[in-house]
Amino acid sequence: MSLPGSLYGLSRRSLLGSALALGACQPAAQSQTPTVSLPPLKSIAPFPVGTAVQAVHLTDPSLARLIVAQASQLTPEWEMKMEYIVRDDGTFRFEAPDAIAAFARANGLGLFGHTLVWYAQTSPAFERLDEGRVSFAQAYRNYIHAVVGRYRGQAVGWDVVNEAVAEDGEGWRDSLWSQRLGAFEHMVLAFQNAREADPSARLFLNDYNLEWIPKKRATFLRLVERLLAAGAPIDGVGTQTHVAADQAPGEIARTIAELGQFGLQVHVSEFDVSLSRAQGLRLNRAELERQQAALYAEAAEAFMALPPRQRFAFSFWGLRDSESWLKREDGRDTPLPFDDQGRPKAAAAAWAAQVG
Ligand code: 9MR
Repeated sequence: MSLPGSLYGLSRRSLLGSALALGACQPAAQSQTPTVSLPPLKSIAPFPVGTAVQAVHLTDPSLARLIVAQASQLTPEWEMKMEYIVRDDGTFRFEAPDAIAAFARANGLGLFGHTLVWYAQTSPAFERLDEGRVSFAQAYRNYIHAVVGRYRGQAVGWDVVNEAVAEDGEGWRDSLWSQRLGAFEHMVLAFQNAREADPSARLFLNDYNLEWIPKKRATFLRLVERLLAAGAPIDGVGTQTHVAADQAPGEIARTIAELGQFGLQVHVSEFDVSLSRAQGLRLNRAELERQQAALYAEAAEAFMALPPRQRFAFSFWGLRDSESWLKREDGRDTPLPFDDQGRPKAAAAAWAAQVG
Protein backbone atom coordinates (compact mmCIF):
# COMPACT_ATOMS: atom_id res chain seq x y z
CA MET A 1 0.00 0.00 0.00
CA SER A 2 1.31 3.46 -0.80
CA LEU A 3 1.57 5.91 2.07
CA PRO A 4 1.35 9.69 2.04
CA GLY A 5 4.60 9.88 3.95
CA SER A 6 5.80 9.14 7.44
CA LEU A 7 8.19 10.32 10.09
CA TYR A 8 10.79 8.15 8.49
CA GLY A 9 10.65 9.64 5.02
CA LEU A 10 8.53 11.48 2.56
CA SER A 11 6.14 10.35 -0.11
CA ARG A 12 3.73 12.67 -1.81
CA ARG A 13 1.40 9.89 -2.84
CA SER A 14 -1.88 9.93 -1.05
CA LEU A 15 -4.01 7.14 0.28
CA LEU A 16 -7.06 6.82 -1.89
CA GLY A 17 -10.41 5.84 -0.55
CA SER A 18 -9.58 6.04 3.13
CA ALA A 19 -12.21 7.42 5.42
CA LEU A 20 -12.37 11.07 6.37
CA ALA A 21 -11.96 11.48 10.10
CA LEU A 22 -14.19 14.31 11.11
CA GLY A 23 -14.53 16.31 14.27
CA ALA A 24 -17.49 16.19 16.58
CA CYS A 25 -20.44 18.25 15.46
CA GLN A 26 -22.21 20.21 18.16
CA PRO A 27 -25.98 19.99 18.36
CA ALA A 28 -27.57 23.30 17.42
CA ALA A 29 -29.01 25.15 20.39
CA GLN A 30 -31.41 28.06 20.09
CA SER A 31 -29.78 31.36 21.00
CA GLN A 32 -31.81 34.21 22.44
CA THR A 33 -29.08 36.73 21.70
CA PRO A 34 -30.38 39.77 19.76
CA THR A 35 -29.12 39.89 16.20
CA VAL A 36 -28.38 42.76 13.84
CA SER A 37 -28.16 43.41 10.13
CA LEU A 38 -24.61 43.74 8.80
CA PRO A 39 -22.67 43.51 5.53
CA PRO A 40 -20.24 40.57 5.34
CA LEU A 41 -17.29 41.08 7.69
CA LYS A 42 -14.74 40.52 4.93
CA SER A 43 -16.38 43.19 2.80
CA ILE A 44 -15.92 45.73 5.59
CA ALA A 45 -12.45 44.89 6.89
CA PRO A 46 -9.32 46.24 5.15
CA PHE A 47 -7.44 43.06 6.17
CA PRO A 48 -8.08 39.30 5.87
CA VAL A 49 -10.81 37.93 8.13
CA GLY A 50 -10.17 34.36 9.23
CA THR A 51 -12.17 31.60 10.82
CA ALA A 52 -11.39 28.19 12.25
CA VAL A 53 -13.06 25.31 10.43
CA GLN A 54 -13.33 21.56 10.62
CA ALA A 55 -13.80 19.53 7.44
CA VAL A 56 -17.25 18.47 8.65
CA HIS A 57 -18.37 22.11 8.77
CA LEU A 58 -17.87 22.41 5.03
CA THR A 59 -20.42 19.67 4.41
CA ASP A 60 -23.13 21.77 6.11
CA PRO A 61 -24.44 23.94 3.23
CA SER A 62 -25.67 26.84 5.35
CA LEU A 63 -22.46 26.96 7.36
CA ALA A 64 -20.34 26.65 4.21
CA ARG A 65 -22.26 29.59 2.71
CA LEU A 66 -21.71 31.66 5.86
CA ILE A 67 -17.98 30.88 5.83
CA VAL A 68 -17.58 31.84 2.17
CA ALA A 69 -19.60 35.01 2.64
CA GLN A 70 -17.88 36.23 5.80
CA ALA A 71 -14.31 34.92 5.82
CA SER A 72 -11.35 35.40 3.54
CA GLN A 73 -9.09 32.85 5.22
CA LEU A 74 -9.49 29.43 6.91
CA THR A 75 -7.55 27.93 9.80
CA PRO A 76 -8.11 24.18 10.28
CA GLU A 77 -9.33 23.92 13.88
CA TRP A 78 -7.61 20.58 14.61
CA GLU A 79 -7.08 18.57 11.45
CA MET A 80 -3.68 20.04 10.55
CA LYS A 81 -2.32 19.08 13.95
CA MET A 82 -0.25 16.07 14.78
CA GLU A 83 -3.26 14.43 16.50
CA TYR A 84 -4.86 14.09 13.07
CA ILE A 85 -1.91 13.81 10.71
CA VAL A 86 0.41 11.33 12.45
CA ARG A 87 -0.91 7.82 12.90
CA ASP A 88 0.46 5.74 15.74
CA ASP A 89 2.66 3.80 13.32
CA GLY A 90 4.30 7.04 12.13
CA THR A 91 2.52 7.26 8.77
CA PHE A 92 0.68 10.42 7.80
CA ARG A 93 -2.89 11.08 6.71
CA PHE A 94 -4.12 14.25 5.04
CA GLU A 95 -7.73 13.62 3.99
CA ALA A 96 -9.40 16.23 6.21
CA PRO A 97 -6.80 19.01 5.78
CA ASP A 98 -6.83 18.31 2.04
CA ALA A 99 -10.62 18.73 2.05
CA ILE A 100 -10.27 22.08 3.82
CA ALA A 101 -7.51 23.17 1.42
CA ALA A 102 -9.63 22.15 -1.59
CA PHE A 103 -12.61 24.10 -0.23
CA ALA A 104 -10.38 27.15 0.26
CA ARG A 105 -9.08 26.90 -3.31
CA ALA A 106 -12.54 26.36 -4.80
CA ASN A 107 -13.88 29.43 -3.01
CA GLY A 108 -10.93 31.77 -3.37
CA LEU A 109 -10.12 31.72 0.35
CA GLY A 110 -6.71 31.75 2.01
CA LEU A 111 -5.47 28.80 4.05
CA PHE A 112 -3.61 29.29 7.32
CA GLY A 113 -1.77 26.27 8.71
CA HIS A 114 -2.22 25.42 12.39
CA THR A 115 -0.05 24.10 13.98
CA LEU A 116 3.32 22.41 13.53
CA VAL A 117 4.94 22.25 16.96
CA TRP A 118 2.76 22.27 20.05
CA TYR A 119 3.81 21.01 23.48
CA ALA A 120 0.31 19.55 23.87
CA GLN A 121 0.58 17.32 20.84
CA THR A 122 3.05 14.55 20.33
CA SER A 123 2.64 11.12 18.83
CA PRO A 124 3.58 7.63 19.99
CA ALA A 125 5.62 7.41 16.79
CA PHE A 126 7.79 10.35 17.92
CA GLU A 127 7.90 9.14 21.51
CA ARG A 128 9.23 5.76 20.35
CA LEU A 129 12.17 7.28 18.49
CA ASP A 130 15.44 6.72 20.28
CA GLU A 131 17.18 9.48 22.20
CA GLY A 132 19.59 10.06 19.35
CA ARG A 133 19.41 13.72 18.48
CA VAL A 134 20.11 13.20 14.82
CA SER A 135 17.36 10.68 14.06
CA PHE A 136 14.84 12.63 16.12
CA ALA A 137 15.81 15.88 14.41
CA GLN A 138 15.49 14.08 11.05
CA ALA A 139 11.98 12.86 11.87
CA TYR A 140 11.03 16.33 13.08
CA ARG A 141 12.28 17.80 9.82
CA ASN A 142 10.49 15.13 7.78
CA TYR A 143 7.23 15.94 9.53
CA ILE A 144 7.49 19.68 9.01
CA HIS A 145 8.55 19.23 5.40
CA ALA A 146 5.72 16.79 4.70
CA VAL A 147 3.02 18.99 6.19
CA VAL A 148 4.23 22.42 5.07
CA GLY A 149 5.40 21.07 1.72
CA ARG A 150 2.00 19.58 0.97
CA TYR A 151 0.35 23.03 1.07
CA ARG A 152 3.33 24.90 -0.36
CA GLY A 153 2.20 27.76 -2.55
CA GLN A 154 -1.29 27.65 -1.05
CA ALA A 155 -0.88 28.27 2.68
CA VAL A 156 -0.53 31.97 3.39
CA GLY A 157 1.15 31.20 6.69
CA TRP A 158 1.73 28.75 9.52
CA ASP A 159 1.63 28.70 13.27
CA VAL A 160 5.06 27.13 13.49
CA VAL A 161 5.34 27.02 17.28
CA ASN A 162 2.19 27.19 19.38
CA GLU A 163 1.99 28.01 23.10
CA ALA A 164 5.70 27.88 23.88
CA VAL A 165 5.48 30.06 26.99
CA ALA A 166 4.71 28.48 30.39
CA GLU A 167 1.21 28.97 31.75
CA ASP A 168 2.33 31.45 34.43
CA GLY A 169 4.86 33.17 32.18
CA GLU A 170 7.86 31.67 34.04
CA GLY A 171 10.00 30.62 31.13
CA TRP A 172 9.05 28.16 28.42
CA ARG A 173 7.12 24.94 28.46
CA ASP A 174 8.74 21.60 28.80
CA SER A 175 7.78 19.18 26.03
CA LEU A 176 8.96 16.17 24.10
CA TRP A 177 10.33 18.65 21.57
CA SER A 178 12.27 20.70 24.11
CA GLN A 179 13.62 17.57 25.79
CA ARG A 180 14.87 15.96 22.60
CA LEU A 181 16.00 18.99 20.63
CA GLY A 182 16.62 21.72 23.19
CA ALA A 183 14.37 24.28 24.86
CA PHE A 184 15.21 27.04 22.40
CA GLU A 185 16.79 25.04 19.59
CA HIS A 186 13.63 23.09 18.77
CA MET A 187 11.86 26.36 18.03
CA VAL A 188 14.64 27.70 15.81
CA LEU A 189 14.77 24.37 13.98
CA ALA A 190 11.02 24.40 13.43
CA PHE A 191 11.14 27.86 11.87
CA GLN A 192 14.12 26.91 9.70
CA ASN A 193 12.47 23.69 8.53
CA ALA A 194 9.20 25.45 7.76
CA ARG A 195 10.99 28.15 5.78
CA GLU A 196 12.82 25.53 3.71
CA ALA A 197 9.55 23.70 3.07
CA ASP A 198 7.66 26.77 1.87
CA PRO A 199 9.65 29.99 1.44
CA SER A 200 6.52 32.01 0.62
CA ALA A 201 4.47 31.16 3.74
CA ARG A 202 4.54 33.66 6.62
CA LEU A 203 5.76 31.94 9.78
CA PHE A 204 4.27 32.67 13.20
CA LEU A 205 4.89 32.18 16.90
CA ASN A 206 1.44 31.93 18.49
CA ASP A 207 0.29 32.01 22.11
CA TYR A 208 -2.68 32.68 24.40
CA ASN A 209 -3.51 34.54 27.62
CA LEU A 210 -1.10 37.28 26.60
CA GLU A 211 -3.72 39.87 27.55
CA TRP A 212 -4.68 38.06 30.75
CA ILE A 213 -1.22 37.42 32.25
CA PRO A 214 1.16 40.37 31.70
CA LYS A 215 4.12 38.25 32.76
CA LYS A 216 3.31 35.71 30.07
CA ARG A 217 3.15 38.53 27.53
CA ALA A 218 6.57 39.81 28.65
CA THR A 219 8.09 36.33 28.33
CA PHE A 220 6.49 35.93 24.91
CA LEU A 221 7.93 39.25 23.73
CA ARG A 222 11.40 38.30 25.00
CA LEU A 223 11.14 34.99 23.18
CA VAL A 224 10.33 36.80 19.93
CA GLU A 225 13.40 39.01 20.44
CA ARG A 226 15.54 35.98 21.06
CA LEU A 227 14.27 34.16 17.99
CA LEU A 228 14.95 37.24 15.88
CA ALA A 229 18.43 37.61 17.37
CA ALA A 230 19.17 33.95 16.59
CA GLY A 231 18.18 34.53 12.96
CA ALA A 232 15.11 32.31 13.11
CA PRO A 233 12.90 33.04 10.09
CA ILE A 234 9.91 34.38 12.00
CA ASP A 235 7.56 36.70 10.10
CA GLY A 236 4.79 37.22 12.59
CA VAL A 237 3.33 36.93 16.04
CA GLY A 238 -0.05 35.48 16.86
CA THR A 239 -2.17 36.32 19.86
CA GLN A 240 -4.98 33.80 20.14
CA THR A 241 -7.19 36.11 22.24
CA HIS A 242 -9.50 33.56 23.83
CA VAL A 243 -10.88 35.91 26.45
CA ALA A 244 -13.75 35.97 28.88
CA ALA A 245 -16.22 38.84 29.13
CA ASP A 246 -14.65 39.90 32.45
CA GLN A 247 -11.32 40.60 30.75
CA ALA A 248 -10.08 43.95 32.08
CA PRO A 249 -10.57 46.63 29.41
CA GLY A 250 -7.38 47.85 27.74
CA GLU A 251 -5.29 44.68 27.98
CA ILE A 252 -6.25 43.32 24.57
CA ALA A 253 -5.35 46.66 23.01
CA ARG A 254 -2.07 46.83 24.94
CA THR A 255 -1.17 43.32 23.84
CA ILE A 256 -1.82 43.98 20.16
CA ALA A 257 0.17 47.24 20.32
CA GLU A 258 3.10 45.59 22.10
CA LEU A 259 3.14 42.72 19.62
CA GLY A 260 3.36 45.32 16.87
CA GLN A 261 6.59 46.76 18.24
CA PHE A 262 8.81 44.39 16.26
CA GLY A 263 7.45 45.50 12.90
CA LEU A 264 6.44 41.86 12.28
CA GLN A 265 3.00 40.88 11.09
CA VAL A 266 0.37 40.46 13.80
CA HIS A 267 -2.33 37.80 13.73
CA VAL A 268 -5.28 37.91 16.10
CA SER A 269 -5.48 34.21 15.56
CA GLU A 270 -8.32 32.57 17.55
CA PHE A 271 -10.60 35.32 18.79
CA ASP A 272 -13.64 34.55 20.92
CA VAL A 273 -15.17 36.06 24.05
CA SER A 274 -16.70 33.61 26.50
CA LEU A 275 -19.65 34.63 28.63
CA SER A 276 -19.57 31.44 30.69
CA ARG A 277 -15.97 31.87 31.73
CA ALA A 278 -16.59 35.37 33.08
CA GLN A 279 -16.73 34.19 36.64
CA GLY A 280 -15.30 37.38 38.08
CA LEU A 281 -18.44 39.29 37.27
CA ARG A 282 -21.89 38.75 38.72
CA LEU A 283 -23.63 40.22 35.74
CA ASN A 284 -26.78 39.23 33.99
CA ARG A 285 -26.68 37.98 30.45
CA ALA A 286 -27.48 41.33 28.82
CA GLU A 287 -24.64 42.99 30.74
CA LEU A 288 -22.24 40.21 29.80
CA GLU A 289 -23.21 40.63 26.16
CA ARG A 290 -22.47 44.35 26.39
CA GLN A 291 -19.04 43.55 27.85
CA GLN A 292 -18.52 41.04 25.08
CA ALA A 293 -19.34 43.61 22.40
CA ALA A 294 -17.00 46.11 24.06
CA LEU A 295 -14.14 43.58 23.89
CA TYR A 296 -14.90 42.83 20.24
CA ALA A 297 -14.70 46.58 19.58
CA GLU A 298 -11.48 46.95 21.57
CA ALA A 299 -9.75 44.17 19.66
CA ALA A 300 -10.87 45.53 16.29
CA GLU A 301 -9.83 49.09 17.12
CA ALA A 302 -6.40 47.97 18.33
CA PHE A 303 -5.90 45.85 15.23
CA MET A 304 -6.81 48.81 13.02
CA ALA A 305 -4.27 50.93 14.91
CA LEU A 306 -1.46 48.73 13.53
CA PRO A 307 0.18 49.87 10.30
CA PRO A 308 -1.70 48.19 7.42
CA ARG A 309 1.30 46.07 6.40
CA GLN A 310 1.41 44.53 9.87
CA ARG A 311 -2.24 43.43 9.83
CA PHE A 312 -1.82 39.81 8.81
CA ALA A 313 -5.37 38.72 9.65
CA PHE A 314 -8.03 38.80 12.33
CA SER A 315 -9.30 35.26 12.82
CA PHE A 316 -12.29 34.15 14.84
CA TRP A 317 -12.24 30.67 16.38
CA GLY A 318 -15.37 29.81 14.44
CA LEU A 319 -18.24 31.96 13.17
CA ARG A 320 -21.42 30.51 14.67
CA ASP A 321 -21.83 29.94 18.38
CA SER A 322 -23.10 26.45 17.65
CA GLU A 323 -19.65 25.29 16.45
CA SER A 324 -17.59 26.87 19.24
CA TRP A 325 -15.21 24.68 21.26
CA LEU A 326 -16.44 26.60 24.32
CA LYS A 327 -19.89 25.03 23.90
CA ARG A 328 -18.34 21.73 24.92
CA GLU A 329 -17.56 23.30 28.30
CA ASP A 330 -20.91 25.01 28.68
CA GLY A 331 -23.70 24.61 26.16
CA ARG A 332 -25.04 28.08 27.04
CA ASP A 333 -21.91 29.94 26.00
CA THR A 334 -22.16 32.30 23.02
CA PRO A 335 -18.60 33.51 22.28
CA LEU A 336 -18.67 34.04 18.50
CA PRO A 337 -19.84 36.83 16.15
CA PHE A 338 -22.81 34.88 14.73
CA ASP A 339 -25.60 33.10 16.56
CA ASP A 340 -26.54 29.46 16.07
CA GLN A 341 -28.53 30.36 12.96
CA GLY A 342 -25.64 32.34 11.46
CA ARG A 343 -27.15 35.77 12.17
CA PRO A 344 -24.70 38.53 13.16
CA LYS A 345 -24.86 39.56 16.82
CA ALA A 346 -24.23 42.88 18.54
CA ALA A 347 -20.61 41.80 19.11
CA ALA A 348 -20.12 41.47 15.33
CA ALA A 349 -21.62 44.93 14.81
CA ALA A 350 -19.33 46.43 17.46
CA TRP A 351 -16.33 44.83 15.73
CA ALA A 352 -17.49 45.95 12.28
CA ALA A 353 -17.99 49.53 13.46
CA GLN A 354 -14.26 49.76 14.25
CA VAL A 355 -12.91 48.32 11.04
CA GLY A 356 -15.30 49.77 8.47
O1 9MR B 1 -10.92 24.24 19.13
C1 9MR B 1 -9.97 23.19 19.05
C2 9MR B 1 -10.62 21.87 19.44
O2 9MR B 1 -11.65 21.54 18.51
C3 9MR B 1 -9.57 20.78 19.47
O3 9MR B 1 -10.17 19.58 19.97
C4 9MR B 1 -8.42 21.18 20.38
C5 9MR B 1 -7.30 20.15 20.35
O4 9MR B 1 -6.80 20.01 19.06
O5 9MR B 1 -7.86 22.43 19.96
C6 9MR B 1 -8.81 23.48 19.96
O6 9MR B 1 -8.18 24.64 19.47
C7 9MR B 1 -7.15 25.19 20.29
C8 9MR B 1 -6.07 25.71 19.38
O7 9MR B 1 -5.60 24.70 18.53
C9 9MR B 1 -4.92 26.30 20.16
N1 9MR B 1 -5.39 27.32 21.08
C10 9MR B 1 -6.50 26.93 21.95
C11 9MR B 1 -7.67 26.38 21.11
C12 9MR B 1 -8.86 26.04 22.00
O8 9MR B 1 -8.54 25.02 22.89
